[in-house]
Amino acid sequence: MTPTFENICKLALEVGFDACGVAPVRHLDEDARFMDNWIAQGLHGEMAYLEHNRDKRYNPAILVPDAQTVIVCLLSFEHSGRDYHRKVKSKLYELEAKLKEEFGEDIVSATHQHIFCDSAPMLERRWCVEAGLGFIGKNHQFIHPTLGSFVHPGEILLNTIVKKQNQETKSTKTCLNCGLCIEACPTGALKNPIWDARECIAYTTHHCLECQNVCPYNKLIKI
Ligand code: B12
Ligand code: SF4
Ligand code: SF4
Repeated sequence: MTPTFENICKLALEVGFDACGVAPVRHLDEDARFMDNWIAQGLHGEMAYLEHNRDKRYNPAILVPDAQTVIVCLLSFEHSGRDYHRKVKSKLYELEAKLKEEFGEDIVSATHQHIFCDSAPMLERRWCVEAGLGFIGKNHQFIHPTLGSFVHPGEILLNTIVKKQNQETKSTKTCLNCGLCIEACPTGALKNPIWDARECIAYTTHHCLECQNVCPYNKLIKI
């Protein structure tokens, strides 16, 4: 039996995720052009790992042969805590077990790792958007309309097509273009439209959330 979006989402919320969406696997042409250009300009600094496995990063069907659907689940910072990789992944494994039980073992790859959180060449922010969960802001973060950007996405690649039915395929909310994030950035790293890793404090010291703290979507302001 093939699961519907509703089946998957119900199980994802049951295991404790804050939101869930699905998207058909495809090659991300626009993002591939954007990222190739970003890397060609050296804006990724010394993150050499971003230069590798770009074919896989742009197309999950190369990462996991036979993958047809990306399930994207979101866990808020509040629910994931500091050890978010472990927390998100353990919930994904729980979800996978439930999916296998209801829809059969062959719903996922038996040979390839297919559960990820910050652990694979996947354009996770883009897959959040593809799954209809929100949008990418001027601060380059993925933003969910009600959860904001303080969320960690995790994915399961399925070997089956999922019918979307009542799922929103595109977020109705978008970036407000208020520019507060750009004003708040202490270094000018958010030079629109291209973000320069070499100037970003989160890249150099791993401690900066200024461009997210000021975003109205993170301030419980009714938008
Ligand atoms: C490398 C990396 C970093 C690096 C570089 C950040 C970066 N922006 O690339 C560093 C160490 C700095 C970093 C820091 C942080 N990161 Co980080 N990081 C990643 C990682 C492993 C890869 C990101 C990547 O591919 N970068 C390459 C660039 C090109 O891709 P991108 O930023 O995703 O941009 C895409 C879109 O924005 C879009 N795009 C943007 N502009 C445009 C313009 C056009 C025209 C088009 C077509 C597309 C487009 O295209 C890009 C490619 O799809 C991902 C996990 C993953 N596998 O995706 C996590 C991830 C992106 N990070 C995450 C988090 C939480 C953070 C931090 C908040 C951590 C923290 N607590 O401090 C900070 C935020 C800093 C910041 N300003 O981004 C989350 C994202 C959460 C969210 N709501 O967006 C992810 C998904 C990890 C996770 N599963 O939780 N990170
Ligand atoms: S994380 Fe800090 S330094 Fe990096 S873009 Fe955001 S505000 Fe600027
Ligand atoms: S602060 Fe404003 S411009 Fe920046 S991401 Fe949020 S809504 Fe968009």
